[in-house]
Amino acid sequence: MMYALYGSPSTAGTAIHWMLLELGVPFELTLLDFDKAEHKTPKYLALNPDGFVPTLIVDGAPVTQMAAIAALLAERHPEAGFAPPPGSAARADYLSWSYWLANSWQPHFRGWFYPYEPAGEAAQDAAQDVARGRIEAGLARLDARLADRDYLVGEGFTTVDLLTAILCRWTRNMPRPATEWPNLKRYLDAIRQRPALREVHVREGLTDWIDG
Ligand SMILES: N[C@@H](CCC(=O)N[C@@H](CS)C(=O)NCC(=O)O)C(=O)O
Repeated sequence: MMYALYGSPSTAGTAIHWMLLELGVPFELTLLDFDKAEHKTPKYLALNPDGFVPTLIVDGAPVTQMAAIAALLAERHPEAGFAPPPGSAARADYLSWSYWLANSWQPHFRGWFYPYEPAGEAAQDAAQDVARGRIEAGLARLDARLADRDYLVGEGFTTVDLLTAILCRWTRNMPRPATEWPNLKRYLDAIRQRPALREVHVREGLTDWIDG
């Protein structure tokens, strides 16, 4: 098997699970049980030293980091058109938004869901307040970008949209979810019609958000 994915339901692993379904390539799937700490076993830590999901085994070697895995899959399956090729007009936007998502925006979700990490249990509320503000600032930036576009970069669906949709999904139980921004709502409503995104919800047993 060319690909083997380690994920867990409703996580960053869901993004890669979704992308593999979009590509229609065969893969093996292992959904780790966080409650049993299956992502912290020595065997798994040898694949992903942070003990995070996702990890994608590509031709026998582990690849980590959701955004990197998505970009790698786009590169290995260029016929899907999930990344503007090097040298194309949209390439700079593609790289810039990919890195913004992974490097500037996604870490605040870690701050929201794991608020004890930056400064311990006692500072959790303050950490969550900061994370919430930065997540909402990112939603406002995405909403402005989408005012006159259907996709974030270029003319079609890319991994930037895939990663954005998954991160927006994570806001669904936050005080101000992504769907409260009008351009994002229109964009997410269209993306939520994609058969592979609907299929990954079924396969991971997820019932909320997909229908609004
Ligand atoms: N930067 C990493 C972050 C991955 C991440 O934080 N994954 C979460 C689930 S969404 C996780 O594995 N959490 C388990 C833990 O922190 O122990 C990536 O993009 O792959």
